[in-house]
Amino acid sequence: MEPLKRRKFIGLGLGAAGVVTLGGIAGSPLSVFAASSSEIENLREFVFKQDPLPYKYAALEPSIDAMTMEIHYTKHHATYIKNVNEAIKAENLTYKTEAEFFANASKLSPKARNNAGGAWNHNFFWASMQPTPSSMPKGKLKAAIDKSFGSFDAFKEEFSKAAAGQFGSGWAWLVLDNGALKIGGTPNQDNPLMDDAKVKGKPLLGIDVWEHAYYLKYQNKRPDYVTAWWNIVNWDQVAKRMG
Ligand code: MN3
Repeated sequence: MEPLKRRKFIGLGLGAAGVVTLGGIAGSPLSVFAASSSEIENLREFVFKQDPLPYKYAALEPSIDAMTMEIHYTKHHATYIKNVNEAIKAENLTYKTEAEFFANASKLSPKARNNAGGAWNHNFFWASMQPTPSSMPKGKLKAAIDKSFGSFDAFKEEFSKAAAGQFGSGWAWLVLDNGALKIGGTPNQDNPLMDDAKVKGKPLLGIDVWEHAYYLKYQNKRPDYVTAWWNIVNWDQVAKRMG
């Protein structure tokens, strides 16, 4: 049986639930309960989605200016999403989740890898910030920071150093790894979920230190951007990620 093409596939008009055998998908027959064409489409391929921005472009001022936010979200991030989904289609990638995608990062083409990182990292970044600062890390998160770094100030200093010191474009991260918190930087759009990342673990917090994230307002002064960024970190979100 000839592999079903996407269009043809949707055009089958599967209605009520029933078992369908699909030949040639991901190289092996696959049986599914057909609920809707979009669910079937999801089995065929995973796509990255751009999360809605949880606040207005101007909401993070004065730490991050509205124009930087708008360009960052509508141009840079949107392009990573578009490009990774193009790569998924063109390269016939069959990973079904973000986690599976990044666990195989070392096998991906540069286009798939870099744009997948860009797609995921920015969703994570937007949700790491908020217009009104929550006071400070509390409870379990505060205890973990104190235990791993000595104090909140010592943690901030080490994280800021990683952010300022990341050579060229990249990110700095706080991750949970085997119960301990760690800080590290990654180049380009790499992230700690990638199988070959320089710092690995469950990402709790990340800062984008590409020039496009700060240049309009801060020009070459990346450390000033990092200092201002501390005022808009969403610590409740970081605590939620720790679980
Ligand atoms: Mn960016």
